[in-house]
Amino acid sequence: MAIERTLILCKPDAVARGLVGEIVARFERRGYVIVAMKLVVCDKARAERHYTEHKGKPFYDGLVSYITCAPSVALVVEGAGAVEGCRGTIGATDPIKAAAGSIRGDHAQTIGRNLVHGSDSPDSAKREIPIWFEPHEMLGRRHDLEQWIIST
Ligand code: IDP
Ligand code: MG
Repeated sequence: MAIERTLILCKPDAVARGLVGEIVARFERRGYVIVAMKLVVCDKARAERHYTEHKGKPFYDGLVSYITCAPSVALVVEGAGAVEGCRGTIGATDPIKAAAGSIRGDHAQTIGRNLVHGSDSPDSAKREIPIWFEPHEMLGRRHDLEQWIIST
């Protein structure tokens, strides 16, 4: 299984509800490692870049207003199959359909306030990570070092 990186956002509702620790802990407990993390107020230009695939959809303007209204916590998470694995930990887009035990299934009610973003494919991750992080803000590959630290 390839070691991948994925972009995770604890969106403004997660920060406002004090759920950042809970959310980050889910990824950590699964064994993924954090290679970048920061609190950031997303501006309109970044929001439009990040959500470009949704431009023109009925919820797009509300989505951009919401993601820019208050701070988010952005992370890059690394691990084996991290893109798909993190999507599983996050749960389905609509919290009503999200499995119990997933972040959205346990903590969210509505699709417009679903707490977390996670890249949906390795290509999406490669596109999204540079929207949120400069190369110098990210650590180099950590997976091997983490394995050595915890297993020696
Ligand atoms: P994802 O976050 O699970 O990848 P996407 O389909 O990429 O879901 O949608 C991006 C975000 O847009 C969702 O997380 C959600 O916040 C919002 N969104 C998607 N569909 C709707 C909708 O029908 N109504 C309101 N907001 C929506
Ligand atoms: Mg998406």
